[in-house]
Amino acid sequence: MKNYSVAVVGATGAVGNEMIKVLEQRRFPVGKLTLLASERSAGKTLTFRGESLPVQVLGENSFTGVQIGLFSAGGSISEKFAPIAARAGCVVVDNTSAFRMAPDIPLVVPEVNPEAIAKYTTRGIIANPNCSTIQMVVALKPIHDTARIKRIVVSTYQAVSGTGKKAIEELTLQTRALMNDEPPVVKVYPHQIAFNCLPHIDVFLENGYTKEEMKMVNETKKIMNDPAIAVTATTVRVPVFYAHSESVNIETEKKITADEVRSLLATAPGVKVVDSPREKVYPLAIDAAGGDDTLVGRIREDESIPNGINMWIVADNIRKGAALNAVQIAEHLINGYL
Ligand code: NAP
Ligand code: 3JN
Repeated sequence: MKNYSVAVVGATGAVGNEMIKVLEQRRFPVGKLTLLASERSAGKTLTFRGESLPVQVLGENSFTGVQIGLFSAGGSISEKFAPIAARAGCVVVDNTSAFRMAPDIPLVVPEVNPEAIAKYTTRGIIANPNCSTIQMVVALKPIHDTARIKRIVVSTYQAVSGTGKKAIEELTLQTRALMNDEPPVVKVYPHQIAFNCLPHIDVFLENGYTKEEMKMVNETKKIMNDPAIAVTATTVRVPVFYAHSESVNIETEKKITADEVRSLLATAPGVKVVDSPREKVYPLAIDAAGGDDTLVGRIREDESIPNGINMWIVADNIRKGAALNAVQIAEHLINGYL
C-alpha cells in the first residue's frame, strides 16, 4: 500500500490533537507525519503510533514533499498558508471558515457530498464545514433526498471544546472555583460559562445573528447543493466539554412520518438512531463524546404543521465535527484522486 506524507497544522490544539489520534486509529497510511504549530510550541513533542515526534514551527517551507495538509490553526493562518501549501503540491483539507463559501472550493461531508471532492484540483484546497453544520447535514441528507426539506429551524447546545483548549480549561477552572465558593475567572467567553448558557457563538453580525448561526445557514445550502432550503439558527454555548447537541425542526415538501424517518436513518451512513424515549433512551452528549456516529433521536412529527419533523441530533464536535470529517475527506482523496 502507498504511504503519504501528511502535515497537521495546529497539531497542539484541540482539533489538531484529535487529528493525530484519528489518523492513528483509522490506520491512515502515513509515511511521514509533520506536526506544525506556532513558536509557542517549539520544543514540544507529541506521540503518534507510539513514537514521539517534534512539533515544528509553521513556515513557508513547511510543505516541501508534503502530500496532504490537515489545517486547524485558525482562519488567518489558513488564508496565508493554505495557498502556499497548495503551490508546493500539498492538497489542503482546511478546518477553518476561510475558504468554505468560496465557489471554487469544495465544502465536503463525505456521507453527504463526496462527489464534490473532485473539484479540489482548481485550488488544491478542500474545506471542512463547521461542526454544527456537519452533524445536522449527516442526519438530514437522507430525508432531503426522500421528501425534500423546505425549511430548517435549528437551536444548538454547543460544547466548550468547540472554542479550543483554553475554553476546556476555563470550564474546568470555573466549575472548580464555584464549587469551592470562589469567584470564577472569566477570560475566554464574555460571561461565566460554568452553570450557564450563552446565546452567543462567534461574533454578532449586522443582521442580529452570530457568525456561527450564519455559517450553519450558508454551509447547509452549499453542502446539500440546494440554495432554496430556508435555514434559521440559534447557536448556544453550554457547559458541556465534548459533543454538540441540536434541536432540529424541518418542514418537508412531501409528507414523511416519524417511522419513515427512523427507518431511513437506520441505514444512513454515519448515523445511529437512538430513539426509545419510553426506556429513557435518546442521544446524549456523554454517549456521543469520543465516538464517530451522529446520534439521532426524539424523532417525532411536528403537530403544528402538515409536513414537519422534530429531532435531537448529537455528535462529538471535535471528531465528526472536525478531525474525523477531515481524515475521512483525506481517505476519499487517497482512494480516488491521489
Ligand atoms: P486551539 O485548541 O486553540 O488550538 C489552536 C492551534 O493553532 C494550536 O495548535 C496553535 O499552536 C495553532 N496556532 C495558533 N496560532 C498559530 C500560528 N500563528 N502559527 C501556527 N500555529 C498556530 O484551537 P482548536 O479548537 O484546535 O481550533 C483551531 C481552529 O480550527 C479554529 O480556529 C477553527 O478555525 C478550526 N475549528 C474548526 C471546527 C469546525 O467546526 N470544523 C471546530 C473547531 C475548530 P500553539 O499551541 O503553538 O499556540
Ligand atoms: O464554537 C464551536 O463550537 C465551533 C467553532 C468553530 C470555529 C472556531 C473558531 C474559528 C471556527 C469554525 O470552524 O467555523 C472558526 C473559523 O474558522 O471561523
